[in-house]
Amino acid sequence: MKMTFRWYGSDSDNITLSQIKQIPGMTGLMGVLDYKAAGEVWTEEEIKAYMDEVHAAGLECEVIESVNVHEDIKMGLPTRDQYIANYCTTIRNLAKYGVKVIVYNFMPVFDWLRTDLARVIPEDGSNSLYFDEKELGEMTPVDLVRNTIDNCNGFTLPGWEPERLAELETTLERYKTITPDDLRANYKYFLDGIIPTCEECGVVMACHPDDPAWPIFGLPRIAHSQEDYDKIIALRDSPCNTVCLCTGSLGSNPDNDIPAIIRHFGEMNRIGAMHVRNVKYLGYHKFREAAHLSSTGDLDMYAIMKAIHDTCPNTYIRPDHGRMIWNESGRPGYGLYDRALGATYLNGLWEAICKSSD
Ligand SMILES: [Mn+2]
Repeated sequence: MKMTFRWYGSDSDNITLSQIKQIPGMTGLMGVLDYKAAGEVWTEEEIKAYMDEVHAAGLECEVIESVNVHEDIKMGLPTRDQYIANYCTTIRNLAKYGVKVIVYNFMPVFDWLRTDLARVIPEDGSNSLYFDEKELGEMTPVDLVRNTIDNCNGFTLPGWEPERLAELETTLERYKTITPDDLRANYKYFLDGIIPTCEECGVVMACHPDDPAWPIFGLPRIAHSQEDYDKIIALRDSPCNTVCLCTGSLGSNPDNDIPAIIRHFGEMNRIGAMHVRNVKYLGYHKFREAAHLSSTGDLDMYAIMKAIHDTCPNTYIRPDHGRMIWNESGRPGYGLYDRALGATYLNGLWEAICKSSD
């Protein structure tokens, strides 16, 4: 297992590489060039600049996240071929700088959705990301976007770039005629276009789940259960077509048995990366993000780490989101302190599991 941390780059992250390096057991990053719009080529110069900084800090970067798939690919528009060609160029460029895994998603329009980015946790006064479908029911998609952008403390969040959302109404209208099967057909077209390049370069694609793990605003969503992922894996049978198993995203739906899903895809060798975090259920389609410790939420983190240990022990892990604690302010979900505590806790579980199974 390689413990990693998300870092947005020195221009857009308030957390420094030296802080990340000082977290015990931290081997590297799941990196991102957050200024790149979906569909754009990530150039060698841009990748090199990021990698040089990371390597100078004594960290690795074998996983890159949020190489976002252009909406025209998801909608199956004629312009998709150019965007797929661009995606292949980005894969080749990333491979030249040592990238082995690309985390992405195939969610229509929205990346993750929350109704509150800083909901106070009454038990301890910290705050975290929160979702209540009842609150969402009173919001239009445009309200939700405005609410999210306005509450990011001045930071951008992947999938919520204002430019990408400028044509929101038109895009939402277009999706009304796209069924989940249509979206899967477009997904297959995308995989057929990029997987040969991945195989040639030794890069694994890892699909992040829908978050929350159910349909929203009537949009087709096809990646929020074991059955969904079985279908995605079947779209293109290749070791390069894998899952980024995010425990908090899939775990937002209590019907998903996370350790069982890890074992299922781990045994198939189809887990490219893991995001590990905990959630606390507050009612039907209502939850908040919890500290990583099992007893503060509803996921069994020991069972999760044990499933990783037993079926995909060499995977990359990051403590996904964290709460905001100790008066820290920053990009919602991406503060330093709680994610560092999370990494340390997960490393502790890992050490105990390894030593007790010798
Ligand atoms: Mn995640």
